[in-house]
Amino acid sequence: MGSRSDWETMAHAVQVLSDLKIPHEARVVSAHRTPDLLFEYAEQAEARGIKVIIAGAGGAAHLPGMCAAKTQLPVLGVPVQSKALNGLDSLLSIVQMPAGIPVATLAIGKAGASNAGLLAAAILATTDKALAKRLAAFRAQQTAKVLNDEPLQQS
Ligand code: RP5
Repeated sequence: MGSRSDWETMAHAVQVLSDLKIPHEARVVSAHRTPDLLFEYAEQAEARGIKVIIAGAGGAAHLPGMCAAKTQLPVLGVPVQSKALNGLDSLLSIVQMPAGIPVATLAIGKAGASNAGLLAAAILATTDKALAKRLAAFRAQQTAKVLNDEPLQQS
């Protein structure tokens, strides 16, 4: 993520990864404040065994796009809800990549962070049968929870 201030949002991605027992790391790497670290991190990620990068940032959110420019790994971008523009700035900065370097962009904020974790899991599950089972179990549990909920109103 681009800043420690993004943690409140990005913790939701980490929670999903933890729940699904996916090894992960959470780092602050800023496109603007630590550009050299960003290049180093993205360039070395694949060799370090990383398979998917979730990049969350807010405002003029260059982190996911620049990260994707420096690695062939799939990059999932999470637009953090900014104070000034409610995350619309983050969303447009991340989603409008020119053709050639893709960033898979999720929803603004916590839902996007959770779904980034689930999308990373889905990508990894294509080559990991045990993870595919855990992901299927999570989805089945989520479905059952809705189906088994008490009606909100009955007359
Ligand atoms: C972005 O600037 C970060 O991703 C964060 O969302 C935003 C604000 O950062 P702070 O000023 O709170 O560190 O680079």
